[in-house]
Amino acid sequence: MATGYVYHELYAWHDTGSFVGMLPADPRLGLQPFQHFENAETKRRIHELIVATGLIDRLVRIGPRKATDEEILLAHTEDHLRRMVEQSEQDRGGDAGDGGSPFGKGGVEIARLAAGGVIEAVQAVLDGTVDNAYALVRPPGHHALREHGMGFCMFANLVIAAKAARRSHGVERIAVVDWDVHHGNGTQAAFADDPATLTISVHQDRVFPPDSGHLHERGTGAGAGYALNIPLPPGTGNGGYLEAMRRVIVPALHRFRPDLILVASGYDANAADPLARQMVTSAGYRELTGLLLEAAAELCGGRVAMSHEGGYNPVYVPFCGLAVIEAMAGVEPFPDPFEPNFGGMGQQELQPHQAALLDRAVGLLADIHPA
Ligand code: 3YP
Ligand code: ZN
Repeated sequence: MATGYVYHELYAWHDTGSFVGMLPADPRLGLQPFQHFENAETKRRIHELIVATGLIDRLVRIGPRKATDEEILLAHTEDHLRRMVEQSEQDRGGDAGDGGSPFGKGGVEIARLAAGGVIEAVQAVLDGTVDNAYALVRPPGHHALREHGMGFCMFANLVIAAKAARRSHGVERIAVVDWDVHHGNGTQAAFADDPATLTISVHQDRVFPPDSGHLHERGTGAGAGYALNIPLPPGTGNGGYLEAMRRVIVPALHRFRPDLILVASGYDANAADPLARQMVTSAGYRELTGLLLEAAAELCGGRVAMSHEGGYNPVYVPFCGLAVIEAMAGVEPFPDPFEPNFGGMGQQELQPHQAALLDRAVGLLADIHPA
């Protein structure tokens, strides 16, 4: 078993600069300059933990490259790409589109490298160079829309890689599983009317984007039924997430029978994240990954590629990311020193109100028509 791994030092050089979490500093509003939530630390520390624990020696390193204009235009308008290129030339850089997604001078080149890193991870899986692959990239991508970026995302890395995979390898059916705590609205929008791409997003109910990711968002036109949303209540832990995987996501995958599974892997549902209120631990992420890989083994020869998204606690996210990549590589766990704390939190088990939401999501599976 071989697991591909994409990382590049330049990912940590994506410069979100002076910010106040997600807001620009403004003393008149009491907003003292600080850092952006999406700074380099969580990702750089995942990479360093992978090296420090020796996991790196069990992975096949895949070099990223910059996505071309043509590849970026698989998911975006010429206007969006032009704006990113032009703003990237400015001394102060620019913003992907919503005023909360800054990037520094030259930043479009790092965004190209992120999209290209995910492309290369997916290509390696399709070529059979590796069994599965993980792309630890910045900036993230799952909120980016065709005409503009948002929510810290410049380009829709995973959408670009999925479309590139269709083009290069004629991959027909692609399932996207997004377990970032926020709704994968960009990915959903890109494939809303496409019945050959099943997008599944499990997230905390209405965190970001506002009023997005409802159960009733099902895809449009020919794609009706092929977008699935699981908006979990705040306070959901390992029990609720694993039950969502067992009762909704895995059955959806079995009905759909994908040729390839892509994962938008954010870790902001972790028990100590500043941006959400869920309680997943590294053990939960490890088990979620195991269930997904098991489904992939049955359905698509184990072909899974993951693209890194959110996750903002710099001390805890690395253990969650490590657990996922270890599980992908079939490597014995490096113990997570935080597990006794976070794993022992009350209501880690599935709660009745969480089960009630899952019951409603199970009802949506009938609209996925077996291939
Ligand atoms: C974007 C602005 C407020 C919440 C934030 C979410 C970014 C993220 O991690 N998306 O997956
Ligand atoms: Zn997120």
